[in-house]
Amino acid sequence: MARTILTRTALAAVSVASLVALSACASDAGGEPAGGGETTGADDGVITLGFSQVGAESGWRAANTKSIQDTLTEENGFELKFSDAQQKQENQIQAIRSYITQGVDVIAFSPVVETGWDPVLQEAKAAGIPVILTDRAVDSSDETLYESFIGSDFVKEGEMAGEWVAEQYDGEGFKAVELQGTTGAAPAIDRKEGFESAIEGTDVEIIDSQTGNFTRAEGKTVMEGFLNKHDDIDLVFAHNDDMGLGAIEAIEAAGMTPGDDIKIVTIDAVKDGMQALADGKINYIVECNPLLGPDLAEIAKKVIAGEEVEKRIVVEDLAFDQESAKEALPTREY
Ligand code: GYE
Repeated sequence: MARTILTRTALAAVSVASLVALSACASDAGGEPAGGGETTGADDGVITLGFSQVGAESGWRAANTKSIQDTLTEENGFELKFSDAQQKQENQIQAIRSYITQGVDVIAFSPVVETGWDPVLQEAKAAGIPVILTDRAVDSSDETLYESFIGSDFVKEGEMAGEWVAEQYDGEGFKAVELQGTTGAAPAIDRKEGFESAIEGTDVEIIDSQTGNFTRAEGKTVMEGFLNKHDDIDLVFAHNDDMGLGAIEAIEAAGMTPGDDIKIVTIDAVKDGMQALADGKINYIVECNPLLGPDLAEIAKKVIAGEEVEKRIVVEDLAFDQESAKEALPTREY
């Protein structure tokens, strides 16, 4: 996949009215036609945006959904149509087709997996509806099928995690297990690649690796399997906090101390993960900022106004150890 990178900070200044109960403007993909009957064009000043979300698999996803629903409000000039694909590509394709039929002004989605999007994106293009990707990338050779991709650099996140592991543990012959994200998803592919490249040349060895589908429950089950199979695990690299939190449960149930007997490194830095880091159960977390609503709103407005937009907007991420997690927690937004 081509990666043209233009960087800027994640949070553009979009003021968010505090307590709007948004679900009111969010409806299912199969719901009423856009604008209650009026279809295309934002000539009424309101941008109808159909958003197909991956699912509700993690704390990260909950924060991402909230950011989108809190930003794409009536006050902010949007009518948001929101649907949850329950981690299934066919549901996302169906939602996108429904948005095309409804004649929304813009379609945005976070693709559950990287491949297989060209046909439906071609349908959107033929209907003259611009598409914006948020969070996850598609693997397509035709970059004209979408306007912009807003999200983190997942390879870099994996590298940051691997660099910390290399700095801390190289020379100790560490045996690591990996809890991968959803098979075929951009963050799973890229975080694996980044982590592996960062530990290359060290004596940290990945002895087992399996998907936990980005959920706490599957992270726990997969970790239980690893613990039954191997008695020499020193470290867990989990592609997100939730799977790391599931691994903590499995490690404790096996009578060991997470963060001590078995070190844990994760990605996301959502509140539950940060709390586990502050408590010493996780050892290091690389952040992945889920607050993509403001950037999505800004890019959608520009696209509708016919302005040129950046093809790739990279969200900047930090990383936390126990001390910085304790400092960050009280003011953490997600
Ligand atoms: O890291 C994970 C979520 O696509 C970046 O998806 C996102 C990932 C995030 O389920 O927690």
